[in-house]
Amino acid sequence: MGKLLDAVDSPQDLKRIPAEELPRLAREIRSLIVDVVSKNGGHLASNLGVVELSIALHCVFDSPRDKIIWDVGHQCYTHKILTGRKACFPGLRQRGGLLGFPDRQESEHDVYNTGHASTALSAALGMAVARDKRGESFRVVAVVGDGSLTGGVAWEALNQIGHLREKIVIVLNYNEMSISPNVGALSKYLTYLVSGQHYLRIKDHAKSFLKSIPAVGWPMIKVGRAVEDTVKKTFFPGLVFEELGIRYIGPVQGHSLPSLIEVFEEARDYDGPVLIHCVTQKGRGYAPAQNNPERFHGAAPFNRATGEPLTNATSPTYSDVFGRTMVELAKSDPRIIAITAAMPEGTGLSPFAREFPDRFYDVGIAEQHAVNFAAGLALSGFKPVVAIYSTFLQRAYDQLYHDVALMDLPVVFALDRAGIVSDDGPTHQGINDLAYLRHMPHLIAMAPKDEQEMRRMLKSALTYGHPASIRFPKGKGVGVPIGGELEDIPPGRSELLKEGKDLLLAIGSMVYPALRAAEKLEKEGIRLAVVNARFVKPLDEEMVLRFAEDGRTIITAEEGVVAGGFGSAVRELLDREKRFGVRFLSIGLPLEIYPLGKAEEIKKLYGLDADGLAAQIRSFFKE
Ligand SMILES: Cc1ncc(C[n+]2csc(CCOP(=O)(O)OP(=O)(O)O)c2C)c(N)n1
Repeated sequence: MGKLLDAVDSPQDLKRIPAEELPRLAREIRSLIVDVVSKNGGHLASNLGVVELSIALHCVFDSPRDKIIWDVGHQCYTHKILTGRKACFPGLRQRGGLLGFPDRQESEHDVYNTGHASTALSAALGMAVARDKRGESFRVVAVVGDGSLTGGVAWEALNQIGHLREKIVIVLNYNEMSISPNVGALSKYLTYLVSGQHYLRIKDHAKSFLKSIPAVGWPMIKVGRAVEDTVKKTFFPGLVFEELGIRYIGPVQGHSLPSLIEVFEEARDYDGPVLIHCVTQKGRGYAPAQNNPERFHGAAPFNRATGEPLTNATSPTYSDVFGRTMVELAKSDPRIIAITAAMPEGTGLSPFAREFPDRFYDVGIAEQHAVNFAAGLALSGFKPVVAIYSTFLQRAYDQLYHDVALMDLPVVFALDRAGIVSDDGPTHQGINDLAYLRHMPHLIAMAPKDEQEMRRMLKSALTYGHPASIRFPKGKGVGVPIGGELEDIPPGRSELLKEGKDLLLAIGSMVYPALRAAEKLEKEGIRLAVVNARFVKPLDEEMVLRFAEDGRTIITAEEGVVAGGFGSAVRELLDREKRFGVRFLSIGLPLEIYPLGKAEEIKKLYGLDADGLAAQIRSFFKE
């Protein structure tokens, strides 16, 4: 039997498939997703959970005329496959291939770029308001997960959606999971709505009752909204969404295509905001992912038959070392509290959570709240350590400034995934933190050259009595031995690694490549001192100024945007001290959207590996 999927290259093709064949199409799509993700890595569990939901949306709505916005966007693979990208799907997350998130440049069906959570509802409302102002009539659909609904901005949107009562369809994809099990009172509330199942059953009874009245039948069911309202109010007084002015439909079995199509049609024709509570299962249809949705949330390539990873990490990751060090330090200091915004595994904090359950807080996808919450703890004598990926801490810029830095509160920030990251594309690059942390008053901003130095920095940060941040890259550490007594590093103390005439001042992940580059250049007569800066703030000014003589060269190297970053700090110092005779080169990332690919490839492309550094420095000296 031929594949149904062979004949589907657009939502129009999909609409031609008979309803009874759609489950087979769903199976074929699942198989394609598992196949490609097992080779390329990707967000497996989330995507397997929304296959039927995505098919049903494209059966009922008319994309790209109707706008479908995917919150986070990590669940858009079926959408991509159904909207003309099936043939390119094997190139998912590869250099020159499909992005794993919606991308407006890739297709007219991707109407809004996402990657960070909780943004879809606001964007949907903006589009709906614009539609009405222009007298247009398309539908706007936002698909948001229960995890992403823990983000405050989603509630800011719901607040306004209920107020404006624009025609918007919100599909709540409820699977009880964020990356890890979803947490919090809201999560419990959604579970309560599902576990009751009263409403659905009662609504069905109301429907069959109306249908059974001769000469009334289906048309009456639409009129039966009053009955439905009464039922909802009786059994779920204070149903949150309804109270906010948003019609609630659900819970709906999110893998039943007939049920989904029926409710989506109902929602499509409703004249106002409506939320459909779909119950789905993460990892659906692939046993390893179903049994371990957390591991298969964002999976590295794996053996399709067994689900086992293809490569086993040889040395521990920075996240592992961070997590272990947190446990070690917390044993002797009961004031240490660990906070994550929905990433206990990713940040390496799971061992801490197991060891100190009452000193560990997963606040949900709520980075702003995480920082604010830490400020409250720090004010009261605790030592909160907030572990958030560099890219997601951007969310909490104002909390960093207003709630922590201005009050000089001793909150420690651990910024994982800092610098260029593989495979996820522009929304996940951790390239801005050096720039956005550098101007925080009181904050001490650090970046270690390796995992052992990260341990020392973490211990030191907890003694500074000021806000402090440590940024480190994704993945394996450098492989240096770890352990032993952790000596404190005084704020602003750099480390001279190699003597020389001119200065190559590197920060964090650039230190070892800088050393290798300097060794190469030495043979060509370019004698560079290599200094591990350690601190972006405070800078080791004394050390920089020692090299800041007329005719000498100072070069900075950072894995971050040069605009406002580490190099800028050094340049500002030279300007302030009127060292105008110093030749200065700042190496880092330009303000561009970097291509998809492996971190090593992208770094190479921008000259941030040892060869690239050497080449840039060589040509600077030639000039
Ligand atoms: C602001 C922000 N913080 C953290 C993340 C990392 N993240 C990606 S998906 C995800 C869980 C999303 O859960 P949910 O919306 O329920 O979708 P599911 O994967 O369960 O389908 C998290 C925490 C993110 N993308 N954006």
